[in-house]
Amino acid sequence: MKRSLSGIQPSGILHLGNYFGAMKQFIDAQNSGEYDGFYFIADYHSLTSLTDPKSLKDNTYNIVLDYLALGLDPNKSTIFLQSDVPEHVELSWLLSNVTPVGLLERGHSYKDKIAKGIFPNTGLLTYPVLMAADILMYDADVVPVGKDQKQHLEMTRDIAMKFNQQYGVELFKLPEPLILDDSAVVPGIDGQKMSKSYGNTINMFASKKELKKQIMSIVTDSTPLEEPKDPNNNIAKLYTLFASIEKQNEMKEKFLAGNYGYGHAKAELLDAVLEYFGEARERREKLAQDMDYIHTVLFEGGKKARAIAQEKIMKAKEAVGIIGNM
Ligand code: AQP
Repeated sequence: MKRSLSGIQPSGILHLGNYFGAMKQFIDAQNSGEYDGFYFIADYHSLTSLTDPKSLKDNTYNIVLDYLALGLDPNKSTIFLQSDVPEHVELSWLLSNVTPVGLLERGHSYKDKIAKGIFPNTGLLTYPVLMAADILMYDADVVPVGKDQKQHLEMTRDIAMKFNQQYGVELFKLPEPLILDDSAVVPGIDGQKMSKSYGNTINMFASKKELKKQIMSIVTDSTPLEEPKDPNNNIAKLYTLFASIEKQNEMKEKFLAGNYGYGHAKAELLDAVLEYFGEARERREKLAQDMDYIHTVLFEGGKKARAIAQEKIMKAKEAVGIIGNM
């Protein structure tokens, strides 16, 4: 069975981009029965941009609840915290010694984040090396991600090849990204990539009031109500994620005909979002009442992942000539 592996950073509250770009694929892969799925919460990664310990803790619990409410099943997939498997960090050190600094400096995500004013700490630069460790540790065949992670996946492959070549081993498998065309980049309320750190998100588990506020804030132009409008505007693009082709076409026709305002379309989008996530929102409320269960899921998932990681790190150490006594 092929192995699918991916993670999400608890750097904020999860949003439609994280769901359609990544999580929906985790759940579809799990339910297809074709993959052995490993899905983790990249808490160490989030330290590159998040400095508030309370937020990190809260976000971490929130993501586990989101994973479970949206349909990840701990009996079918391995769900764990990155930090519960410290071998990831150990492997990232071994990999960093075969990774050219220039490769990391060319990272689009690194450059974008710095351009947006995020402090350029070393962790932000070496983020892709830890990500390579996360993936290579488990011999993942596929990594379901959004398009923004494509370059990081290419870096993972480069790093794996370099390590295998330098030490004359076949230790690391080269993973393939799994990117869906339709949801490769979900736009945020400002039309840029929806991103936790850009403050432009729509959060599927926000309260109805907050969700309405987020959707009503989607940026549009000032075309008067009665005039025709661009049928591929931001609202229509987001609507495609939820509505049937017929409904999507209906909305497009209404935009082209005029006398259909952005406010009307936003109200339709809000209804569609609430309907789409209705069951998951209810499930999440119930799950949040049973934190012991959440801890058990993470404990069991961490134990399973760590057993695999311990074997792999021993082989990696052996390959580079580290004598392991412990
Ligand atoms: N807008 C998006 N469209 C499609 N996919 C997206 N992803 C994120 N935003 C979009 C995918 O979600 C997964 C988890 O991402 P992450 O949290 O590990 O890091 P990220 O890509 O950097 O996500 P954010 O929300 O933009 O977080 P911050 O702001 O903290 O960096 C990934 O598979 C990603 O592709």
